[in-house]
Amino acid sequence: MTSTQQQTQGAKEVEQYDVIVIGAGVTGLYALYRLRQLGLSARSFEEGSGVGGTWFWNRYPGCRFDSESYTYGYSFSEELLQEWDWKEHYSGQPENERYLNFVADKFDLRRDIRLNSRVMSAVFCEDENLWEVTIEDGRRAKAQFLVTSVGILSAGYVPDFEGKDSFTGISCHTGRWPKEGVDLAGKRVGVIGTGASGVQLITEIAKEVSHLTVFQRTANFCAPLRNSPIDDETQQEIKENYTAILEKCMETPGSFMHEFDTRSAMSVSAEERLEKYESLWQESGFKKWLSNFYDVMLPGEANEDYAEFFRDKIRERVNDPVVAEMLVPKGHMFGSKRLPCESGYYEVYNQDNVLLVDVREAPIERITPTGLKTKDAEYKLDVIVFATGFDAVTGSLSRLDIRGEGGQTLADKFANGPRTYMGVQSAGFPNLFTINQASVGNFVRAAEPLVDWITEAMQYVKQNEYSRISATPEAEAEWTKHVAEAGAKILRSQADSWYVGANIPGKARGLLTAPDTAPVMRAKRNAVSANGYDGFLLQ
Ligand code: NA7
Repeated sequence: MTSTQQQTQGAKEVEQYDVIVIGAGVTGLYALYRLRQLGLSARSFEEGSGVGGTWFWNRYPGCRFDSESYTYGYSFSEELLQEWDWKEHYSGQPENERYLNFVADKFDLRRDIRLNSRVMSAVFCEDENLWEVTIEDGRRAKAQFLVTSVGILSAGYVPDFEGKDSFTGISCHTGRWPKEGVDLAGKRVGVIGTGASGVQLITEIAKEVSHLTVFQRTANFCAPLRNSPIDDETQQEIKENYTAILEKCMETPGSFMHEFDTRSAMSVSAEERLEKYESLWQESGFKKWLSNFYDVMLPGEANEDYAEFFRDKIRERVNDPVVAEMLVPKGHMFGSKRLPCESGYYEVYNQDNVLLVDVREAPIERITPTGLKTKDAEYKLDVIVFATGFDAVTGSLSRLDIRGEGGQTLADKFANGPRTYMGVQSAGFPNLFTINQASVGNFVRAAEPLVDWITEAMQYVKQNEYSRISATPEAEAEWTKHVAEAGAKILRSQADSWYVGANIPGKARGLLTAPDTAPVMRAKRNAVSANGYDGFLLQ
């Protein structure tokens, strides 16, 4: 363990590092790699029994990327890019988990990771300028810097349904799917929730269950994924073109490889518009969303025009017109929620053994020992799947007991919404990098530059022999105001979704991530560091 000292405190050893990283998912793994490169000692404490974060926990049937696989992988190593063969254009969870394990092995990261180690608390010791974390098993460790690589969609949310614990069958949340799997063959299964996770899961399990009841509160706009295997020729092409693919991702607002059409939908004829919509419809993945006329992603006429095209596509695929109408989204704008990508989702509702229940019309009243009761009926179930989403972005932080200066908890500080400076730090929590707060768009594309920035900030503090870097209250106030003002105007703030915390009862409403595009965020961070960490106090 380079530059790691161990202190003996009574009978218990308190390990000491330059940096403690909470989590060994996409961000945590890369943080370890970078910190080692910069000569800083680091240890990651990971709750799971394996690495991979999101791709470790979300092992529900049907779970897969909705970004092109080759835009989601790490870009930091040309050798890795050339060595790893993505097998499908939109890779599934088992392969994604294998990839992250491959990365952990290839770069020998495991020696700095302690698995099965849930962090219970992190306390800033003001006199020492060190963070002390306590692990579930009682072990403690200290470090100058703390990085919360805890993901933005990792704190699972199960609504507080009456009688939840009385159910005698099997129940689980999509984000904590058991490693050994759940035997669904021949079972009566109920799924609550039709977001991206529910849509993927429902499509897959409808193939094997004896009966499926889907409890839907809000119908979503779902787009055909059109996944396919990557053949040898395409594989070679991808590898030869990685530089261009990744450069393109870095130019676009959400770091995907798709670019908006610079024309307004309403500036072309209705025929031309339809032709474009139809050709996009045949394309795979997010193109239908992100290669469209630019104003489809702005509230207004173009958005509604495209939404109607989508609604008609749904109506065409569902045989029963009453069921079709239940599946047609009506109460929110296209693109105001993340677009679930599907592979035969709507056709599931043409199966005789699948029932769609509208729980906005007839709300869920309680879970019973044998199933679920809505206002209108009782359903007998062997398995209940909660595809009910996550307490996004701040949830995973608030569930950790993080205490900064004066004993203030981060949960208290964020009670009325997150207060940060560019998402990376919160005033009063020196040397804590809340990295997940700053993420925008295609996750790995956003995570790599973020990790680069925070690790370089730590190196700067070390090299200049400071003991603390902390966001100033002024910089934080200004950023929080910017998030509120700019955030209120963008499309993804308009619907009741996890983007704005509206999926969690009682959670303050407000955009949880940055309102700026990925290139703007990178430029803002780079300007701050180039300016001697403007907005941060270095002590
Ligand atoms: P989401 O997108 O938050 O979806 C959660 C679903 O659960 C959604 O359909 C909710 O309906 C439903 N839900 C939540 N609470 C209830 C209650 N109380 N009753 C009925 N239905 C409920 O989470 P996902 O896991 O699917 O996807 C998260 C992200 O992962 C996704 O955006 C991708 O980026 C990957 P609602 O719409 O709130 O009416």
